[in-house]
Amino acid sequence: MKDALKILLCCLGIVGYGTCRADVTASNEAAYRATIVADGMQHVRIEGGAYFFKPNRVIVKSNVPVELTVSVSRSLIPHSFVIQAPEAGIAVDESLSSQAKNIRFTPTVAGSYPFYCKNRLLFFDSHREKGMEGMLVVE
Ligand SMILES: [Cu+2]
Repeated sequence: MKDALKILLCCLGIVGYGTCRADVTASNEAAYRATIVADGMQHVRIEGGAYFFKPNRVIVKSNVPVELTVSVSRSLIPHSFVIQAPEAGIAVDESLSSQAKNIRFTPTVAGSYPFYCKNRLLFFDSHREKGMEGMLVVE
């Protein structure tokens, strides 16, 4: 009887933990899971602006080509898109405009790799520090 109670409490604990995590994820992240379409690529559209990328969590499969279509809202402030993960076959450093840019790579190693805008005006915080960043999750 005592053991059954222990197991029950354990289960409740796990359920509680899982629920909490889900809440945290939902509150400030816009996640997007890429699907593989007829051309065999994973297409993801990312829009940026001052100072965000949306979605800011992109989930893709490893060893399948990815095409990101990235643009920023029309603005005088220049933005960029950077992912530095050569160990996973990803090395991106592109300037952005309101004209969508296609960025292709094939991630080879599972992991979480940050993407961000590297721009900064003079001594102000970088755009990344202001929130222009996200996470590419390779599964
Ligand atoms: Cu920027």
